[in-house]
Amino acid sequence: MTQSAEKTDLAQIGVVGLAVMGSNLARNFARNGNTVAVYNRSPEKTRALISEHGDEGAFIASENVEDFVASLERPRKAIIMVKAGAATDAVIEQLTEAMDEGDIIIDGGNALFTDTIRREKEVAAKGRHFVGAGISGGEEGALNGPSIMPGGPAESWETLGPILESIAANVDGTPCVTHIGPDGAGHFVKMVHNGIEYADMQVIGEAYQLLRYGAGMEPAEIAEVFREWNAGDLDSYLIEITAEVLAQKDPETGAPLVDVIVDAAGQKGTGRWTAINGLELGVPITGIAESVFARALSSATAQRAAAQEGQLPSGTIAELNVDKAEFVEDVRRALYAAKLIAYSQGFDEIKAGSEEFGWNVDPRDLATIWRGGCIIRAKFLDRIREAYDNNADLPALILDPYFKGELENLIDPWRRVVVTATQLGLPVPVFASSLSYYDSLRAERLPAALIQGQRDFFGAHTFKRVDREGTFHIEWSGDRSLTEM
Ligand code: NBP
Repeated sequence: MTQSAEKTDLAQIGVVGLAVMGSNLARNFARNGNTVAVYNRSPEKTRALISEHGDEGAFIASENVEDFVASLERPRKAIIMVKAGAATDAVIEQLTEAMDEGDIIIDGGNALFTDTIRREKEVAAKGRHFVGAGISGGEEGALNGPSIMPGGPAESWETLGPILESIAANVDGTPCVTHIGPDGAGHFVKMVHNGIEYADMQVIGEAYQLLRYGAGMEPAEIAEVFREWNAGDLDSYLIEITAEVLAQKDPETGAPLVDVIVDAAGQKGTGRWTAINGLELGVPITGIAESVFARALSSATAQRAAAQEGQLPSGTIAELNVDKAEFVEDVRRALYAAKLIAYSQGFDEIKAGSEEFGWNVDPRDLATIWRGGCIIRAKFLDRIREAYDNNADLPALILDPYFKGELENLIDPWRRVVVTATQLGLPVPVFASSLSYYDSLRAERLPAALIQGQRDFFGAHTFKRVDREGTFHIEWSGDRSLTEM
């Protein structure tokens, strides 16, 4: 065990796993006055952290789990920042073994919330506390202030709260961390956060596609448009970095960087989990699901190559025949509308998950702690918080009076953009599907009545009537009389 800074007795917090996230988180704890115990399976990473950053605060470095655990003050608190999955299970087992009753193991990785529920049961059975904590903000956030979403037992939060508050992002004096709810609640909301992030990135991508290939604008010019947008309702981290990426030139060729990047988007799985969970809970999170599919389609290289060889007819493709400035403003509004739908759907999924698992998640907490540190941080979240402050039981975010008012201004441009994109032959999966979702919610009658009729025809699945209670069936293969079941 080595002390990197002035000798302090024991560490208030420990970090296991010192790749990019873990080492930055450990530095953040140390810079904020905490003594931090650090340990990594391969000692080289631990040594590198201490030699490069040991002067940033008080670290106690260990090269085995036993020393690491011995260097923590009680109740011991250790955050695991290793690769999600089997590695997390392995480290939990080692820590559980080495720790004592009442100690707290925190998993700060991107765990699937059902794994967190399982792990909490297993760890609790051995008398230790387990907290699954979603941490957003990437490596920069881990170092300078992430948004943290801890689940687990409320009593663990009593102990952990102050130390997590010391490193979280802070907006208007409020730290971007709070107890989300029991067991898997923290990782669940982090999952949906990432799903919303996928949709937010996709709608920004669709706006770029329209400006680039519809309005014929160059990346540098579009970067300026995004800079302007960032000064208004769309003010957000993702819009800000979009302007940076679009303005960037390739250091090798001098071409716009975006033109030399292969257009196949990667994913690590949290967006897919959000979509799968939405399907399981029966929540129409169309914006998030379409964003996951859009990434998958972008990576379907062989199919795309075959389709580009002229095998698929385009139909008649129009030229953009509206004023460019008006089109840019329409696209801004369509982007705002589709983003609003994605957030509304994401909050629906959180509400459904919270009810399904009995977590009692307060949407106001999320709108508060997502304002800083995390990837979807945006001015817009203040409005979401106000919406839930005014009515904690909003049936949907878009039904809040402020957002309804916004939609008055967005709906026509949004329709125009979807029509124009279709005429131009440009794909806008989230702009278009979100508009269909919106129109479905508004529709007085949906074709679901016809579907119920079909289901009754081939499977005697029965149907309800609009004019009286009960369950009914038509004798389709007989005299077509109505039977009340
Ligand atoms: P990685 O996800 O790349 O994991 C590398 C770390 O896991 C190393 O410290 C490695 O130790 C350790 N590890 C592995 Br792999 N197997 C292990 C085992 N069996 N026992 C002990 N340690 C093991 O690191 P990261 O990118 O820093 O991310 C850490 C966590 O944070 C992940 O769950 C990730 O999903 C999450 N996260 C990442 C980001 C981001 O922006 N990168 C953002 C938000 C959340 P070694 O050095 O000995 O191989």
